[in-house]
Amino acid sequence: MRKRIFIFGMAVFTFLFCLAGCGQSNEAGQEKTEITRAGAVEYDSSLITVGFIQTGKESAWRDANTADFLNTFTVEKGYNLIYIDGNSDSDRQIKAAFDLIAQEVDYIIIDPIVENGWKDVLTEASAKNIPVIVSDRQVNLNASNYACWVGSDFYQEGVNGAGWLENYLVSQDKDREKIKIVLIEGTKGATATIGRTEGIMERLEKNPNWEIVARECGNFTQGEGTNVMKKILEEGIEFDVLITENDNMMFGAMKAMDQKEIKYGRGTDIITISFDALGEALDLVQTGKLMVSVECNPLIAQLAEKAIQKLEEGKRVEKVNFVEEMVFTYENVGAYRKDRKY
Ligand code: GYE
Repeated sequence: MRKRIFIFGMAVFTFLFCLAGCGQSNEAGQEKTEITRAGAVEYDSSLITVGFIQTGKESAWRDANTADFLNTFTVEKGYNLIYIDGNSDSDRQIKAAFDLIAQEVDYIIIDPIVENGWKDVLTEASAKNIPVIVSDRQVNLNASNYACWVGSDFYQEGVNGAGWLENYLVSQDKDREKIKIVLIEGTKGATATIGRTEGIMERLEKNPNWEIVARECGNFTQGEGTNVMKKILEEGIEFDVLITENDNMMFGAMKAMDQKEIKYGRGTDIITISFDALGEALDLVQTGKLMVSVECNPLIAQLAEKAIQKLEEGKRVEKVNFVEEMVFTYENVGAYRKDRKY
């Protein structure tokens, strides 16, 4: 672990003061501006300094994921956590990663908004011997570019959600009927979107009577879920199944359907399937308005911490580390709702 003593106030003050054009007169009495760099950033050598670059605040799932990291990488547990909000801007994330490398942190954890654009900064981190852990979403690079990845099996989540639909249709004796599906996807290029959609499409191919009548991007946000569903309803698209790739987009779509007094969920003509399994979603599963919430467990900071501890001990870490997840339905949700942490 690198040894560094960090004097934050002075380093920032010095850097800003110099940038303000603090001048010094030269022999001829002429004002000249001298730009000098602050001293190398140094940290308390008794702590492991971890830079964590989050996607942003796009969903309640994300807030739970962020809280989990803030509650895991604490000073009491021996960490100096530098939390960076990516503000849903991938360029901002990459710039922040370069900054953390320049600050010579001990580890960097990234949650990439999208999979592209990470090669240069991960190459730089490797050159400076700073291990990078990829969390939740992935980068489309060979695994040799980072220490390990921790998160969910999004493909399996998609298969689980669409697999539930298969079984439900059989139970309703509708497995041979024409089934019209609306799919509201998450952020384009995000691993969760890619994986869930691939899993859903894998089951769609096995069910030729299923048809996707509308496929829109809701960017994992509630507002865009509402806007997308409003557009679908205004176009008069009729459907039997609504699949949203996270709960917040489902909440937004439900708001648009409520405004048109459209009934959905158990005992109606519209089947509702979502992903994340937020507490609020489990409440809707208990009422029947939401028929399935496929769990995407945000509490993955512990997997990242275990990896860092292993690296600190010079041990090998698994490249892929999946978190445990369930599928919540009307039949099983009651046993789990009260224990939900988010
Ligand atoms: O499903 C969504 C969040 O990457 C698994 O991102 C995460 C997804 C999650 O905005 O709510």
